[in-house]
Amino acid sequence: MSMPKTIPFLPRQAARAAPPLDVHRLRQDFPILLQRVHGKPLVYFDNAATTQKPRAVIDAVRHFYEADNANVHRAVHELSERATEDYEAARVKVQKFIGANCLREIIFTRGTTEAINLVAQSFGRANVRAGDEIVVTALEHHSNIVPWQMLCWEKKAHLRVVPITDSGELILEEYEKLLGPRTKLVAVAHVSNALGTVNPIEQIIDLAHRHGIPVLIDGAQAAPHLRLNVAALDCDFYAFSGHKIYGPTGIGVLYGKARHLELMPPWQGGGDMISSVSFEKTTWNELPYKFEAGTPSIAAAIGLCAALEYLDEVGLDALAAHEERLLAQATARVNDIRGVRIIGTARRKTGVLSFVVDDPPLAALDIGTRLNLEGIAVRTGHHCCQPLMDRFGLPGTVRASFAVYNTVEEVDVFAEALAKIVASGRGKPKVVGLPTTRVEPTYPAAAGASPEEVAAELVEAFDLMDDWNDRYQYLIELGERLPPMPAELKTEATRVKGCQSTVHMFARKKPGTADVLEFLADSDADIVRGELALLQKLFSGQRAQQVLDFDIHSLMQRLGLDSHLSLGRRNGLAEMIQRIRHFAGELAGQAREKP
Ligand code: 7TS
Repeated sequence: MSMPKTIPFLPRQAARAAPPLDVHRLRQDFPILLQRVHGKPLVYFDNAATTQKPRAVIDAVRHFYEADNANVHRAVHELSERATEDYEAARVKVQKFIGANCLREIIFTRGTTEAINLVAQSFGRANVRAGDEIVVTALEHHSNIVPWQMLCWEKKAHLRVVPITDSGELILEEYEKLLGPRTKLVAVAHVSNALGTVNPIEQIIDLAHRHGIPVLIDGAQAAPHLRLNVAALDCDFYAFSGHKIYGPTGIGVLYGKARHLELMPPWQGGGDMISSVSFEKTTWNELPYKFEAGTPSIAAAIGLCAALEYLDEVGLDALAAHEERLLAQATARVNDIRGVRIIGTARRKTGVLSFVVDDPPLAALDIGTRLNLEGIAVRTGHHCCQPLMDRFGLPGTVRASFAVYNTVEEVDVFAEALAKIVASGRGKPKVVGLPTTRVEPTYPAAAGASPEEVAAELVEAFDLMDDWNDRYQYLIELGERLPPMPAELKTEATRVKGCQSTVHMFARKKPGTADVLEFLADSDADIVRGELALLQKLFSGQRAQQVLDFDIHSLMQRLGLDSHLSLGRRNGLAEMIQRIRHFAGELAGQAREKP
């Protein structure tokens, strides 16, 4: 399949002028990077999900707990004074880092998600009425969709969506058309987490302000890569997460213009956010404390402060220039692999390379699983952007996302591993995969006298293999022998929810028997087909009661599948098992009623 190739994105002037970064020295600051995964040096390319932490951050958090831990804003004692001072110093650091006009505009939250929910619940509930509109875009993370949806449902307001081009850029003419007297807020990502597109937020803000509409920027993916100045941007709200910018989890920032925050009602009630409380009347604390109910994430705020100081030392221009090189190199290398299609080819991008493999058709989950065996961490799936994936007609992508500590050599290792995976897929004819053409279903006969007997064989086969590479391969080969499932059986009813890939299972009572279960199954991911084949070997053709009596969880433990599958896949597998057991339960019940 021939696909349009990527348009190279444009390098930025500031970044080009920066002196080069000594990334090999800088990596020494990140203890976690020095490990091996599956025997290979870790290549951590899941930075859009969360970044690793430099020793400076880890030390700051540890020092706080070892030396200064106390609650803030409450007591006169020494430790509380120190904790309060450090917590407030973190606010000062954030203010400077993002160029806010004053400290009252910096609210600590748990992260981007909480920051957006705060604005939706406080600003939104106070300002949005029935028939009003909130404008979001087609490339938003669920965090910048669902809080607005919830608000719209409550207020009978409407969500309007700015469409994007095939390259993943917002269509500004369409955006402009959506703005009007009903629009109460525009909420847009600065950088797309799934595509890497840098949106022209200056223009977006300017156009909205011409209509007097405030703008919230979801900066979760921008803050780690771009120099920010919220005052110059003139955005009304800006949200980001500490953990994506080398800081701890559990801390994030909501910047809001003081004039909005002053008028907004508190969102959560509790300690610290009040000025006085009586049963008759409660008054609110001043900004920013009005929005910080309860004990905040003190240690995490201190860790975030250390992270921002660390970035100052690295130099944001040097960081940007380095990351630009990484993305350019990754884009070029991945583009050179035949059959791979980059998703998101905007002119301005940062941090993220998303792609799918069309030829041979490989599921994102399989690619991620195989890269993991090479020590390479990427994210696969919809990246919490289901509407965006729907826009591209994809269930998901593979996403490599970069940080300051990644190297060009790592990009090469990744590209070579990917090329090998694609080439090995090309060597083999795809057996079934979704979707399927019309075939006569052949339900497999029992693979042994009982599930226990089959399990013993499986254990023996697994024990003969030395490492997980071989075991995965064994599973994948089992999957290749999965009997085809007819397309007409692949319906919504047979779809197994809770899996990262598309999975269908159809179970029935074996004709001519009272209580023998048999089933067909299929998935677009090889590894999942392997899991399905394993379940089919165990259970298809067995009596319902034997299926129910079999201790599948012990077998999964014995095979090591419970610890070697990712949590997402374990959940998927649990759903499949649940399906089979549910059907076996029904069948056994019927058999008991009609002996
Ligand atoms: N907005 C964007 C653009 C994001 O990328 C994310 C997290 C969030 C909001 C939510 O941030 P949180 O810190 O509150 O969870 N994005 C991702 C991701 O791409 N992979 O894992 C999390």
